[in-house]
Amino acid sequence: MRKDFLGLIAVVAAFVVGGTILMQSKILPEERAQDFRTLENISLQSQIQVIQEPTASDNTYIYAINKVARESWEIAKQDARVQAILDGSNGKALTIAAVQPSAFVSPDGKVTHSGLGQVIITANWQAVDGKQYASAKSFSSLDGRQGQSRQQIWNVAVDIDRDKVISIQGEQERVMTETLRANVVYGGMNIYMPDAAVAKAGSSVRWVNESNVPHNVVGTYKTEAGEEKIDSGFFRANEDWEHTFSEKGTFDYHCTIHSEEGMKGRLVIS
Ligand SMILES: [Cu+2]
Repeated sequence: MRKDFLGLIAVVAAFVVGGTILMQSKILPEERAQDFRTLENISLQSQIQVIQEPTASDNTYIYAINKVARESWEIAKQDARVQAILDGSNGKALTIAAVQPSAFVSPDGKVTHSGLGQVIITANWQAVDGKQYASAKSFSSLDGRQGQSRQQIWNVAVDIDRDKVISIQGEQERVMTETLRANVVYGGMNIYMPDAAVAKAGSSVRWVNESNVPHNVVGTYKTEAGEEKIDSGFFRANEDWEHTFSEKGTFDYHCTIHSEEGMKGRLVIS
């Protein structure tokens, strides 16, 4: 009996010693796996390139997520079909986002990417009582009127190596119709309506999510006193978010997850 017990201790001791040696020499698969860190070894290059900002006469915003993605746009804009889309979008708010390829950087600084580029072109335009809604109007003048927001998206696939556009796919037009209310901005798929409005200093403005995806309101409130960053956090379907603007100024904002579709707005506080 006593002899059996000693034998058991010997077996357990052998396991403990053996296991310790394995762990210290790092030949256990788990140990080796610990040394492999995907996110540290290869990182995503993020160098947003703003190519064009909107002006009073041309409401077009063009950006690329990195230098190679910028090449996608340089190739796409030479294409006659892309030119036709741009020409046909006169007077609308255009957002052009070169979102592919992603660029990966290895620890020694080498950048790799695929040869497939993607450019998203989005045209947004709004109407109030059937008339094109061009400049920001006061909430009191919009109250009770019929607002309509339209969005058209094209996906442009680019072969960077062969320097040409492979395909252009136009999505179905999105339309959002709402009766406008004082100090209310509707969030749709993926649009704010009205996208520009004037509110009185001291008033509270409410953003209402009328879509089935989450949105947020992130931007800078500029007043004479300075600048304030505002971030609503995400609010879901049928939820809303309210903010009080006490001083005169402007609040330019966007939804962080839908900014590539031009989901942005401007509030003027007067
Ligand atoms: Cu959004």
